[in-house]
Amino acid sequence: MHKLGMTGLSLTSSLFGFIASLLPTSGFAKDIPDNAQGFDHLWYEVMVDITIIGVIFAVILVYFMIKYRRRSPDQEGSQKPMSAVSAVGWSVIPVFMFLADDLYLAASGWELYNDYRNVPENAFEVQMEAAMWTWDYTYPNGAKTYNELRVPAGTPVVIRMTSRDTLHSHYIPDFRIKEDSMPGRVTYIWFYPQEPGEHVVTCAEYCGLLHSKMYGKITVMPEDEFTAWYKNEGENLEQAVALN
Ligand SMILES: [Cu+2]
Repeated sequence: MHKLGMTGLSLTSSLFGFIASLLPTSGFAKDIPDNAQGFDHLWYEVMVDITIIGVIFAVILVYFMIKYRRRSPDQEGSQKPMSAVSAVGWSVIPVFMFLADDLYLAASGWELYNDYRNVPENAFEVQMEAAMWTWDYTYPNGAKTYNELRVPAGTPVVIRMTSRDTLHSHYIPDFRIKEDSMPGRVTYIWFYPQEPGEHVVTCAEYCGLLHSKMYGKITVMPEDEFTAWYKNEGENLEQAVALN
């Protein structure tokens, strides 16, 4: 009797979890995927699923605890025999229903990971060299900035990264992305800044004494402001070269 109760419970809750996972709508139809939104969405989906499953488990558990409680100190339980077919059915079916939800979430995660690894074609490319304890950015026109990456709003940005000394990890919490940088290898991350604003960049790989001071910012500028700044930096560089 007890076994029947518990397996019936997993059947119901996994069904609910799976249905719940289908409910929130997905917003990946755009040309350039918004990964930050995608990761938030997946997180929300997982939270909804485990909450529904958890609440159903708790409610039915309490119900059975009351319904099948011992009514006198010397009461003995009884067990109804179960056929092999129903025992296997009550075990295997709920497992697959849970798996369906897990696989659905895993597939969503996989889809997001593909977006996270596939750089959009029109991305603005910046080189970054990390070092104890700084982020050094180099732009296509040769301009350099330190601990501040300036980018135009409305254009996807890809950062090609390496390191002068040890492992660092370029983490931009607002864009939900993080990637290691290391000597001798070029790694990359891309993100899609859509509105002007500032976002923290911080090192997410312990890299020595001043690791916690290794932070900077991404400054997302209105496109015309960025273009003016970028052009100006380029011209200053050309003048410097001409003077030498
Ligand atoms: Cu670091």
